[in-house]
Amino acid sequence: MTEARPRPRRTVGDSLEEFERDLISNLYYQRGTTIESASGPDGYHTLAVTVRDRLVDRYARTAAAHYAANPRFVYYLSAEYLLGRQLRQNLLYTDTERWVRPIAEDLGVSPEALEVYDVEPGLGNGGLGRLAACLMDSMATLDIPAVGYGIRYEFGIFKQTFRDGKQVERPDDWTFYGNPWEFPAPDDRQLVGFYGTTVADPKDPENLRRKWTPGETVRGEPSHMLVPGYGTQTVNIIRLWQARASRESFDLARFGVGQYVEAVDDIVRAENISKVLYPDDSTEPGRELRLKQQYFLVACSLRDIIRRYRLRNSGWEGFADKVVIQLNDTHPVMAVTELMRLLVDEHGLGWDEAWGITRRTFNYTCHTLLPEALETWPVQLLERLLPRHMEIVYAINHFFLEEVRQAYPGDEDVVRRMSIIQEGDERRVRMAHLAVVGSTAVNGVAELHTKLLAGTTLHDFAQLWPERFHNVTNGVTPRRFLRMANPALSELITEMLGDEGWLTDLERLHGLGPHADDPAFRAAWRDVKRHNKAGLAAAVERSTGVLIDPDALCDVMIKRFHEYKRQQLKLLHVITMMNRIRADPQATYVPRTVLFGGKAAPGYHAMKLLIELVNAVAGVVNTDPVVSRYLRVVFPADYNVTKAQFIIPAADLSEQISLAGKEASGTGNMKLALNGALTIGTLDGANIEIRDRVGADNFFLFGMDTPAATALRRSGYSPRSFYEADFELRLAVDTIASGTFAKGDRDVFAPVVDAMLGRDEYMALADYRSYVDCQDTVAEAWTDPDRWTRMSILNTARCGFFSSDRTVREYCEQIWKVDPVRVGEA
Ligand code: BZD
Repeated sequence: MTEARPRPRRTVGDSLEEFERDLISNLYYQRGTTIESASGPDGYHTLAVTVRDRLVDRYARTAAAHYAANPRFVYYLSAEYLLGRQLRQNLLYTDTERWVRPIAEDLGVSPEALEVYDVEPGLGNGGLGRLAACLMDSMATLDIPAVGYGIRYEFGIFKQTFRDGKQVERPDDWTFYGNPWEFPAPDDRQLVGFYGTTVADPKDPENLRRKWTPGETVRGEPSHMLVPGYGTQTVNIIRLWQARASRESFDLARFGVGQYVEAVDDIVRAENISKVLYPDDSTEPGRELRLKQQYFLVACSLRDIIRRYRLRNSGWEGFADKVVIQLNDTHPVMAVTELMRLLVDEHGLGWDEAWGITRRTFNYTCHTLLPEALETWPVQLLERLLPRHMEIVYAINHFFLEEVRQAYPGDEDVVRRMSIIQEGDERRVRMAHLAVVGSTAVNGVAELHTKLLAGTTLHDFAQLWPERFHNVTNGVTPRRFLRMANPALSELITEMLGDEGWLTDLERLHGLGPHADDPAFRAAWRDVKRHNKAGLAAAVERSTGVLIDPDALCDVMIKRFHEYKRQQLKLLHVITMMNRIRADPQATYVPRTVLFGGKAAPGYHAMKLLIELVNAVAGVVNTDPVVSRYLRVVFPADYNVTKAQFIIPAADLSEQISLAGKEASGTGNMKLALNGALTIGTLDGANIEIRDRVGADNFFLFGMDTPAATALRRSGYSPRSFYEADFELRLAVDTIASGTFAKGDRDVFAPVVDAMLGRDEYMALADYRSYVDCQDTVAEAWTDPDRWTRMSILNTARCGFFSSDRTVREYCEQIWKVDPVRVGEA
C-alpha cells in the first residue's frame, strides 16, 4: 500500500523479554484466556499474532517508503498461490525463531505441537501456484515494490485421501479455525459487473467507445497476506479477493412473502464465485463459473491498481511507467480487455492511446506446451457473460489482423492461424493469442520451453514479433526449500561456507564443491541425509503404517498425476524390480524405497486409476516377504507444500521422467537437486539446465530427446512393437494385466494396460528400456557411497542458479525494468 500516513510508531519490541510479554498479553487479550487454561489452538494463534505483529511494523515502514519513493511497481496477477505454512517462515524472517523454543519450554509446550495448527492455504494446483509464491518471496527479499493479486478461495485444492487405494477428494475448509495471517481490508472493496447490455456512445462515430450496463453486480472484498523479504525490512502483500453479494442482493419482497431460501438466491450466486479453486491441472473444461472467477480477479485487481496509482500520480501518460502487470499464464488475460474498457469507456481515452498504454503495461508468462492446455473460451459464453469485453476482443483482433495482413499480404492461412478468434463449429477466443497481442514481453519458463514456444505453439507470433519473446528459467526460494525444509543440511552448509550469506546469494554454494572430496565432509553430508530419511521414515510409518529403511535408496516421484509426467513409467520400473526379485530371490539387490506423492484432478479418470494401481502395487510389494526385503513402495496421501518440505530433504533420487518436450520447466526437480538428490531424467524442461550445471557425470540421463520423440510419433508410433520386443517390459505389462494387483481380477486395471498398448500417448513404452537400464546404473552408483555422496554434494553446490532470486533479477532486468526501494530500519 502506498497510502499517506503519519510515520508509524513501533509497538513491538525486539528482545526476548518483550516477545514473551507480548505473547502473554496476546493470549489474555486476543484469545481471552490464561496460560493455565489455554488450548493448543490458543497457543498457536497467540504465537502467530505475536510474530505477525513484528511483520506489521515492517509492512507499515514498507508502505511509507513506497509512498515516499513513488516507484514503478510490479503487479503479479495469478489465479493461484501455494504459499505453504506461514508460522515457521515468519519466525525465521523476523528472527524470532531462536526465542520460541526457550519460551515454549518455559510454558510447557513444544513449538512442533503448535505447528500442527498452522494450516497451509492450498490456493493452487501445482507448479504454477508454487512458482507465484516463490517469486513473491524473492521480490520481497530483493526489495522490489510489488503486490500479488489473487482469489481468496473459500475451499482450496481438495484434500486427498485413499479408500481401498482409490483417491477420494474431501473439501479443504482451510479457514475453519480462522487464519491469523491475513488482514481484511473492507474499505478497498470493489464492484464487479457481469452480463447485461452495451449501447453505442453517440459522440463516438467510430463506435469504439460504448457503454456497458451490467445485469449483475458482485462485490469483491480484499484481504491481504504479508510477504516478508528475508534479511531485509521489506514486507510486500498478496491481496486476495473474496466475492460477496452487493447490498441490494437480499430480496426483501421474497423474504416478506415467506420465500426465505429464494430471497438469498442472488447472495449465494454471488458468493459462489470465489467458493472453490478449480482442481484442474492442464485439462480445462470450459465452465462459466471459472470464467467468472477469472474476470472477478481481473476487475477487482485493476481497479485496485488504478486506485493505488492515483495516490501519487495523475493523468494516464505516466501509467505504464509506474505500473507493470505480469499475467501468470492465461487465467488473468481478460485484464487486457478490462484495462481497455476502463481507459476507453470510463476514462474517455482514444482507442490508440489506450492500446499503447495497455500493451506497455502487460507481460505474459506461459507455463505449458500441451496444446490442449491452452485456454479458449466460447464466443457465445463471452458475449453473454462479458458482452463489452467480447466487443473489445473483436476490435483488438480487427486491428491486429490488419497488421498481420500488412506483414503477410495475401496469406489468409497465417491470418486464420494467428487470429484471436478460432473459427469452427463453435467459435472460441484463444486466450494465449490475446495475451501475446496485448503484451510487451512473453516468456517461457525454461530454455527448451521458450525455444519450443517460439518454434511451435506460438511460432507465428515469434516470427512477427521476435523481440517480444524472452526466456526466464524458473527458480525456487532457498529459504523455504533449503533453510526451513532442511535445517540440518543448512547448518552444515553454513559451517562450511562460514556464514549464512548463501541464503540470499545462492551461487555461493559453489564453495562446497572443493569439499566434495573431503572424507569428513562427505561423512557429515551422509549423516544429514540419513537423519532426514529417519525423520521421513517415522512420519511415513505414522501415516501409512509401512516401515521403511532409512538406509535404503530413497527414490522420489512427487508431482501432480498426469500422463505426460509418466508415473506409469515409474510404475513399470517398480513392477520390473519386483519381478526380478521374485525370479531370483537369492541374488542381492540394492534396497529401495519408492515414494510417490501427488493428486489427480477429480475428473481425470485415467490418472485416478493409476493412483489406485500405485496403491495396489504398494500393497503387493510391501507384503511380499521376499520382495519387501529389497523394495518398499509408499504413497503418503495429500501431497502438498508442507509434505514436500518433509520429503525433499530425504530424497536420494529425483524422478523427472516426463516425455521430452512436454514439461515446461518443473520446479520440484530444482528443489530436489538443491537438497542433494541426484536426478534421473529426460532432456525436458529445466532438467537440461540442471544437467548442464551439475555435469553429465552427476545426472542420470535416459530416453528420447524432443526431436527423437517427434520423429517417432511422425513415423507412426506403435507401443505394441516395444512391448513385444522387450521381455521385461512384456512381463511388467502382463503382470498388471494378469490381475496380480487386483486379487486376480483382470478387469480392474485393464484400462491402464489398454492405454499403454493402445495409444501410449506419451510414449512410456518407447523409453522403458532406456529408463530401466539407467535405473541399473543408479543402483550400481549407490553401491559406492563415496561416489554417490560426492555427486550429491556437487548437485547442491552447482544448483545455486535455480534460486528464484536469480529468476526475479532476470524478470527485473529483461521485462519489468523496476528498481528496488530500500526500507529503512525502525
Ligand atoms: O508450471 C506448471 C508446469 O507444468 C511446470 O512445468 C512449471 O514448472 C510450472 C511453473 O512454471 N504448470 C502448472 O502448474 N499448471 C497448472 O497448475 C494449471 C492450473 C490451472 C489450469 C491449467 C494449469
